[in-house]
Amino acid sequence: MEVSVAAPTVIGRVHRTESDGTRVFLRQCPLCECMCGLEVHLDDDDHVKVIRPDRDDVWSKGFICPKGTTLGRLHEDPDRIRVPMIRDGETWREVSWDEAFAKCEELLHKVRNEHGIEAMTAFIGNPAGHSFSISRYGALLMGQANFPMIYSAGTVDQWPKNVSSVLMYGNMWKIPTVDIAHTDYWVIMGGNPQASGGSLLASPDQLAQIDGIKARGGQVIVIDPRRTITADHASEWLPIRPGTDAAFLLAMCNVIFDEGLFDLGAVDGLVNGVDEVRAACATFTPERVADFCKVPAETIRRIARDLASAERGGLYGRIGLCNQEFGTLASWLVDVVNIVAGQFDKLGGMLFGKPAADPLVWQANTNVMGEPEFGRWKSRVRGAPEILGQVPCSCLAEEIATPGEGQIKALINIAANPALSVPDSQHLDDALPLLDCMIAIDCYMNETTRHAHVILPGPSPLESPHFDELMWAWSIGNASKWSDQLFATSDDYVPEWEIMARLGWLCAGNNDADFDFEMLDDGWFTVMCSMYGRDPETTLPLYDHGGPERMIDLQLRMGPWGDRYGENPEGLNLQKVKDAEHGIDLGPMVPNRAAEVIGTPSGKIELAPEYILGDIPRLEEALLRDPDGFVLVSRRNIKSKNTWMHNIKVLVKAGNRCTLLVHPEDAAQLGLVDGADARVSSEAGSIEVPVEVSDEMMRGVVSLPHGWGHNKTGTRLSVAREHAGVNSNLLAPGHFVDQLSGNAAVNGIPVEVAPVSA
Ligand SMILES: Nc1nc2c(c(=O)[nH]1)N[C@H]1C(S)=C(S)[C@@H](COP(=O)(O)OP(=O)(O)OC[C@H]3O[C@@H](n4cnc5c(=O)[nH]c(N)nc54)[C@H](O)[C@@H]3O)O[C@H]1N2
Ligand SMILES: Nc1nc2c(c(=O)[nH]1)N[C@H]1C(S)=C(S)[C@@H](COP(=O)(O)OP(=O)(O)OC[C@H]3O[C@@H](n4cnc5c(=O)[nH]c(N)nc54)[C@H](O)[C@@H]3O)O[C@H]1N2
Ligand code: SF4
Ligand SMILES: [Mo]
Repeated sequence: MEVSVAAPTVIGRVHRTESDGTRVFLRQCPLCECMCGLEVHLDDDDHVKVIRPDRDDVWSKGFICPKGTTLGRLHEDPDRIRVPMIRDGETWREVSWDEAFAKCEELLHKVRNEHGIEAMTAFIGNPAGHSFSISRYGALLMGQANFPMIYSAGTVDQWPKNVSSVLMYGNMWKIPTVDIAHTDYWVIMGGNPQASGGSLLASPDQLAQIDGIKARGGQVIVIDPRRTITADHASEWLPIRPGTDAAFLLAMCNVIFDEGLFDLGAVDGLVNGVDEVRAACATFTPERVADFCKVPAETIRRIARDLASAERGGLYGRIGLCNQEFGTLASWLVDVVNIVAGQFDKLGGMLFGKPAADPLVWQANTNVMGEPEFGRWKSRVRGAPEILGQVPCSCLAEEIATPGEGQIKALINIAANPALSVPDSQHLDDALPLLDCMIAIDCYMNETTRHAHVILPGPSPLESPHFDELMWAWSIGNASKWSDQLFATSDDYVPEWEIMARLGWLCAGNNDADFDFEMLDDGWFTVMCSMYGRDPETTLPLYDHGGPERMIDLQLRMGPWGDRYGENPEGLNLQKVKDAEHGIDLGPMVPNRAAEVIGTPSGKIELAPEYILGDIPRLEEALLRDPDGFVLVSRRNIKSKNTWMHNIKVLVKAGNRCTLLVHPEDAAQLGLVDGADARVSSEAGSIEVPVEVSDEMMRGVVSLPHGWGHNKTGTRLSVAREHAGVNSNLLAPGHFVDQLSGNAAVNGIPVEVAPVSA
């Protein structure tokens, strides 16, 4: 197989030149919600010498993590896919972009003609949320293709929060977060920002934020089955049995009502459903849930009292609360607790973000589009109800593998590695080779994309411009930053936004020869103008070129700080953001915004959606379960990013991180030895993995990282293969989901653990 690694050509703006000739460029790291500003130092040969933090970045102010320093190695990784590839049987060949799209046309049309659009779908992965082009032009792909069903990493991530937000606030992406820059009492549940950088809570350096809270006399409480580095840094670690957070939070509500601590504070008059919530938590006393949660009743009371009485307090919940059996209940209750404790929409409490460029996904509100209906259709094989347009991502395997009308024959896989990242992943890995057409848009030939017929290369972070959109919707401050593309791509390179538009065009049954990007792009921009309150007739002529930059300019100019195309001449536009090399600081989070942000039909926060209350009986049943027996949870590490970045040697070389964390007494009881292999079995499967005995686990809970298992044949991941680890999702049963959202419960999986020698 030929591997092309062309010498990069620099097209970015030089920020400064050092005395030894090193040119320094500024850009933002796109990998996580920290959105760190970086200095990329290039030597004479245009190679990345070093990446350092940009201390003058208005947002990250010099913060960086190990991943951000490796973007040059990622760019130069010889395994990275740089040109389109077509697979003929077992062999791959590099092809021109035109040949690749001709192949896509042939394969997609064949499926469409023989089986119809019902046999076609897409899977969208995590980087889409950080991507300049996928987020805006993915909509153009889906809009043209009109797939009856799509799948995404969202249903093994934040779908429960999307469900609670759409019902409470009228938009699935209006997700409030805690103003940690001003709070004095921060409760963190099911999140480990030291490793993850924070999620649905965008802020650089959250350990420094924790230090700040402690320095101003405040407290940080981490509620997690594992004593993470975040927990070690906090004032207090409170272990909790996985999957029981909803009961814990209902008990907090119970205390708040029972002890007269209830206070709506800033949102008084803006909330419907208080009485229903009061009734729903009436029997959930701390004493009733203590054994289930394995948290003493008195501790639950104390946390409830302290949160409600804090001058500025906020409770935050993240993936540990979503990727579990009661994900929607827990995610909803996080917001409910803040609201009834009087900590909502105020400084240091839980607030909505104020993005400079109103996100595209914020444009849809239920007050104009109608109340969401769940279960409008069901998945063909399992009968899983559709929720917010998707069914559990684990359904994809059976939809491909099960014959019959509507069997999936064509898949467009966008920036995703579901063969590792979804529950029951072996089923998907087995099913993907059955597809008649699989097109992957990705930077690597990995466990998933090895099954594709065509791979279209996504850009490396240094060969793509960057501007974050969604992350500012839950950031602890407001800023706006632009990154230039640093390295040029080949002359015939098709940017990712055009890949999206072009594949959508082909999926709709059109010919590649007739593809006209400008026409489609102008059409999409016209729609966006209407969404953002601009007349397209007068707006289109203002631009001499399209693409995502035009959209960002529109979003910025019509956003809360925008120049409104001249009406507010001091305001923002994309050029001004580009001119500010270190970004533009737009100040801290803004309180008293709820009335403006909420888009429910009533115009109020719906505290007690019937759909969610309907799940409480299921939780009551769970309270009766035997709370013993081992359960598995997931974890992250600062040097990984889900399933990828394991091909970057400096990030993986220091020891095996893919270990099973086990409490010392559990290890003794089970006969497990540190460093020796254990067999972990669940109803879904069984794996062997080295044990790491650690008192950072609570008893009865074991932890594995996700995203490993790089020992498959046919990948092009020479470094990752040497550090393969095992895939924890082989243990995750596909049907184990949060029923209200269909989100995977990859935390709290019942497992049996035994020494391998036994
Ligand atoms: N057990 C368990 N499973 C989990 C989780 C867990 O906590 N536990 N977490 C879940 C969560 S939260 C998520 S989000 C999912 C993630 O699941 P996925 O999204 O499937 O996994 P990623 O590893 O993020 O995949 C990213 C892919 O995008 C490619 N890529 C990177 N940048 C770009 C780009 O700019 N363009 C293109 N085209 N491709 C790009 C990478 O090469 C990689 O193949 O995993 C989920 N799975
Ligand atoms: N370095 C790095 N950064 C990342 C990623 C990555 O893979 N690596 N992935 C990115 C993505 S896609 C996402 S979605 C975010 C996620 O960001 P976070 O939500 O911060 O994710 P984790 O670091 O996995 O932390 C989850 C914590 O929840 C705990 N937990 C598990 N089950 C339960 C439970 O039932 N109850 C409670 N209370 N706690 C529980 C786990 O022990 C763990 O400490 O991170 C993003 N950032
Ligand atoms: S991956 Fe690291 S460097 Fe990049 S944004 Fe996140 S914390 Fe910053
Ligand atoms: Mo995620």
